[in-house]
Amino acid sequence: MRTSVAIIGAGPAGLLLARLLQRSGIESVVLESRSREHVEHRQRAGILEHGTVEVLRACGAGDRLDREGLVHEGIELRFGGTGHRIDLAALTGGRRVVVYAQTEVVRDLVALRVESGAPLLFEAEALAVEDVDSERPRVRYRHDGAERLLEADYVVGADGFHGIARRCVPAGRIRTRERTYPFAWLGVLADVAPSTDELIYAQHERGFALHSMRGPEVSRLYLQVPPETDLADWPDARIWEELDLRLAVDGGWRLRRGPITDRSVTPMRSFVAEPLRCGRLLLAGDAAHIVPPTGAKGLNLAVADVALLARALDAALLRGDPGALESYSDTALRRVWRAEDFSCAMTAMLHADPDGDEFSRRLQRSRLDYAVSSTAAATALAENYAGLPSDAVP
Ligand code: FAS
Ligand code: PHB
Repeated sequence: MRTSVAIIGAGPAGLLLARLLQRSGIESVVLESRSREHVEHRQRAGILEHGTVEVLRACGAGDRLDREGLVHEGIELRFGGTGHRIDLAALTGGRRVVVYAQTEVVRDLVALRVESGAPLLFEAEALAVEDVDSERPRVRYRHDGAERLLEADYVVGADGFHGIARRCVPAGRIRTRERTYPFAWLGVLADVAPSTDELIYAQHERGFALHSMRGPEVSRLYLQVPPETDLADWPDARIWEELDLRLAVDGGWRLRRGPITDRSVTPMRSFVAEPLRCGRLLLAGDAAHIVPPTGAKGLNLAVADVALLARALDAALLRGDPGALESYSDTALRRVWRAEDFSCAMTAMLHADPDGDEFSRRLQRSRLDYAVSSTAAATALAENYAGLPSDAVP
């Protein structure tokens, strides 16, 4: 099989890239190792930056998002028994975020792809990327029990952290930098109306907690837990008790409880692979970088990567101008490192460090007090959280 752009992975990065290329009249084939059912139900991110919403709208994938997404103008930082609102819109000249689950973004993009009739192969596992330095790189993949080859002008690895694309970069042509954290997130989905109108990020001596949501009837909540946590040790009652303790605040606020319908433990890591290009193999999204979810940046970085990459492939394939493709890696990595720094800082400011001492706890408290009392500090947090306009990334 031949195409212009072979895309490995039907997560938000791969599907959105295919959509953007299709809008420019560039052919692509998307290979996804899992079933449609699986990718459309895999619980992940829930917060869309201002810029992400604009990209989805611009490529015709914003209708349901605009109908069902919850527009949020602020977040709350809760610590020492008190809540402090960070007014994102006021501090950033009107930039907001939208609560719209990654599962819904993926579902919208899959539906658009299937409706268009353009190739999207589910249960098609990429096995290797070959000849990345030739004019016609190839993806070897397995589909319907047979091994096949897909030839293309370019191959994009949008296959996530555990994908094969990054591993197919010849040794010595890619560098990875990583940081792991001595804790994880226990995340639950509960069929109960959210107990807040905006997200609550809580710092507590027992550990971090987050109250997010998936709609007017569904709450999404997270607890900091040890990395080796076994879900069997966390019956529903214990989860709610711990959330109550960590989200406690002076005054009458109360956390509503309801049936927990989904739960998972997510490890926390920061990871960056550089460069994002090796010959005619390009990396985007989690295949190239991971951030701890405290800054709600993972999905948004994936979208920023492919918005940039689509423009670069457009210039190279339709106008014979390789310039933007040559600078894709450096440009994308500037935003990646900005998000890595922000996500790392949010994680340090809001989580209990199991190896921390009283000195580090006092520093943490000072950072929290400063973030909610200084307009300069609150503005820095707000603009990173809502998402920096692409021309504002240093
Ligand atoms: P994805 O991982 O979403 O997609 C990659 C796709 O490639 C998958 O569908 C996979 O099946 C496919 N694939 C892999 N290997 C393949 C192969 N060999 N052949 C073909 N296909 C292959 N971010 C937040 O902001 N908030 C959160 O709460 C949050 N929670 C998360 C929880 C988890 C468990 C994970 C892993 C991530 C979470 N993230 C969260 C970050 C998340 O949103 C990612 O940033 C986002 O999914 C990145 O999108 P993609 O780069 O498209 O990668
Ligand atoms: C979520 O809703 O899943 C979510 C929101 C904000 C985060 C992380 C996860 O920082």
